[in-house]
Amino acid sequence: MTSGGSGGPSACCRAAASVRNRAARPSHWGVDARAEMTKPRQAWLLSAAGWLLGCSGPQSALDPAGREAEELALIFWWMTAGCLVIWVASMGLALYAAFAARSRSMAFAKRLIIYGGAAIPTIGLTVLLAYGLALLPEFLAPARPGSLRIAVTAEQYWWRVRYLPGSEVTDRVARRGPIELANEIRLPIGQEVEFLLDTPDVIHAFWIPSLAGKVDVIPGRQTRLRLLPTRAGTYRGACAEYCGASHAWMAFSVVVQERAEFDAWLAAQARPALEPAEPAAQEGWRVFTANGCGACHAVRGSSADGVVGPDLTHVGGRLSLGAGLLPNQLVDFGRWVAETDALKPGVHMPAFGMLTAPELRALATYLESLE
Ligand code: HEC
Ligand SMILES: [Cu+2]
Repeated sequence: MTSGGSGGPSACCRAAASVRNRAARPSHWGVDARAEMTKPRQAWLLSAAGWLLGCSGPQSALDPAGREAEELALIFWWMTAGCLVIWVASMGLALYAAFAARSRSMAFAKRLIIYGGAAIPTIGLTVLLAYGLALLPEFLAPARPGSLRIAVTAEQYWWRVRYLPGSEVTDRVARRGPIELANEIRLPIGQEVEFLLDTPDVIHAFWIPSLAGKVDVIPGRQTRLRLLPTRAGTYRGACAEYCGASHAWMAFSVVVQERAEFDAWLAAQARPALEPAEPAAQEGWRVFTANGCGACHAVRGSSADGVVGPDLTHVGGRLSLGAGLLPNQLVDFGRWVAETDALKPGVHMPAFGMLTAPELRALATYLESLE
C-alpha cells in the first residue's frame, strides 16, 4: 500500500511481527514461558490470532463497514464453517478406513458412497448456491429514487468521479451539473448510494472491499453498484481487473463521514477555485498556462477547461496524487509534474522535465493552493 490508506504495514502484519518478536525472546522458550502465560497474554494471543484471521484494515472484505460487505462476509464465514465440517468428516473417514479393525460389508460401502459422496455434497452445494444467488437481486436492484448517485469513470489509470444532481444530498449544494473530482469519493454515513460505472478505454473493475462486492467496468456499457456505508472511516478502493502498465497504481480513497461534515465537503467541492492570491501561486498559474496544462485539466473558475485528465479545481485538498501514488504535498506535486512517466509507467500525461526548479516550485505552490 502506498499513500492514501493507512501508511505503514497493515494491522495483520503488525500483529504477525509482534508475535515473532515475542517468540524470539529467549525467556519465552521452555517450561517457564508456558507457566508465564497469564490470562492477559492468552487474551492478547487470541486477539492477535483474530487479527491474523480477520485481517482488519482499510481494505478488507472481512472487516466490513457497509451493509453489502457485511452480507458478503457472512457468506464467507458460512462457507468457511461448512468447509471445516466437511474437512473434519473426510479426515475422520480416512482415519477410519486406515485404522478400522474389521472390514465392513459391501452394502455399507455403497451407502457411504451414495450419501457421503453424492447426496450430502449435492445438498450442501445447492444450499450454498441458493444462499449466494438469493442475495444477488437485492445487490443489483436500483437504489431508491432520490438516493445519492455518483458516476465513476475508470480511466487509464485513474478514476473520474462525478456527483450527479437530482438527489436530496446533492441538490442542497448544486442544482446545475455534476460536481467533478478524481480518485476520491466521500459518502455520508447511513445513506444509500448508487454508483454508475463506465469507461472509455479497457475493462477495469471497481472494488471497495470494506463496503461492497466487486463490479466490472466495461467499455460501451454502464454497470451499477449500490451500497450503504455503516461505519465512518477512510477506506481504500482499487482497480481489480488488469488494465495496463499502471493498473497497480489505480487506487482511490473512500471517506465515510457524518452527514454535516459531508455536506460541508460537497459544498466546498462545488465551488470554483479561488484566484491565486500569493505571488508564488500567481507565478505557478503563469507556468500552468504557459505549458498548456489547461488543455488536459480543468480548474473551474479559470480559463483551464481540459477534460483529458483529472479536474484540478480542488486538487490541493485531496488525500493523494496520481490515484494513490504519492502523498498530497508540495514536493510531490513537483515530482509528479517533472517525472510523471518514471513514477507511473504508461501514464497519459507527458512529463515536464524541462521545467526549472523555481518553475516547478511555483507550479506546486499554485496546485497545493487549490483546496
Ligand atoms: C496530455 C494531457 C495532459 C497534460 C498536457 C497535462 N496533464 Fe496532468 N494529468 C493528465 C492525466 C491523464 C492525469 C492522470 C494520470 C494518472 O493518474 O494516471 C494527470 C494527472 C495530473 C495530476 C494529478 C491529479 C490527481 O488528482 O491525482 C496533476 C497534479 C497534474 N496532472 C498536473 C499537471 C500539470 C501541472 C500539467 C502542466 C505542466 C499537466 N498536468 C499537464 C493529463 C495531462
Ligand atoms: Cu486496472
